[in-house]
Amino acid sequence: MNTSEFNFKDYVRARFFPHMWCPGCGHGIVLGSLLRAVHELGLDKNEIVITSGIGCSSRISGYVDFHSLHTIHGRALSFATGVKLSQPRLKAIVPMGDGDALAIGGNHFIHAARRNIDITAIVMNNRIYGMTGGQFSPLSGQGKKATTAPYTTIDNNFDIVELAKSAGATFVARSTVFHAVEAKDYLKQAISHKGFSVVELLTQCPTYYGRKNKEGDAAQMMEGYRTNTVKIGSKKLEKNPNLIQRGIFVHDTEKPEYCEAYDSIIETAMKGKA
Ligand SMILES: Cc1ncc(C[n+]2csc(CCOP(=O)(O)OP(=O)(O)O)c2C)c(N)n1
Ligand code: SF4
Repeated sequence: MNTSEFNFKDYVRARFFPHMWCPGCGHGIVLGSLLRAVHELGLDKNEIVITSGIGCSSRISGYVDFHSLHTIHGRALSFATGVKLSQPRLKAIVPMGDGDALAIGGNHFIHAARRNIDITAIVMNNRIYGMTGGQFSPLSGQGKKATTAPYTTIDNNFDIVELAKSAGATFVARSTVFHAVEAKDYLKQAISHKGFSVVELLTQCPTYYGRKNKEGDAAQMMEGYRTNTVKIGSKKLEKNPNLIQRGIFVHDTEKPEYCEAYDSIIETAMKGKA
């Protein structure tokens, strides 16, 4: 636990600033919550490896002054799996966009969850492909407009929390960039958890999703996160079951962690040889 004052500059690579995100993009708030979580946990920067794919969200790996790998779209979790198996002492954190995590990377997501490998997946859900110009993603939802759905998409969307739960993730939480302090607290718990942890953070893309779906500017989109979400089990759900629930949905400390199970198999094999 670190009680010293947080200074953003201690955790970023100044040479990569100013950042490339659009004015009002929510991704910078996610970065702020993540760095505060790392600071409050008192982690050494050398203990952390950030692995990302490609996307506006994935730019986080360039901005943080930790070990970092900026890899291939959809493959961040597979790279992180390799890192974690060879260096299990490192804290592996993987920030991903909803497209990165659940379209091209969907297969890696469910299998990392199934294995319960000790990685923290942060899904920065802006419901669109931001970096490539606003194509719809598996999180856009029916009836939403995108560059590739000018007459609205007919695709059903995923529920990230339900998917992570059923695939076997042992820590699953959801918050939003409006609730930046709550998001930081969930990130702290996820990073401290031994096993596969998923934190879904709703974050606005005013440039594409907001503009195409007439959701207003960044401030109005953030206001939407305040009014359209509630804590798990809130009484407000009785009147409006469509409200999105925030909170910690799974926290299971019993299931074996993959790297530890792998080490014990190696030990058994070595004994057999001897
Ligand atoms: C293998 C591969 N396929 C497609 C792309 C093009 N591409 C780059 S980023 C991206 C989508 C980004 O959307 P998302 O992951 O939701 O992140 P965001 O930019 O919204 O933060 C795509 C399709 C790529 N770089 N590599
Ligand atoms: S395109 Fe969207 S996701 Fe990408 S930086 Fe701009 S606002 Fe953020």
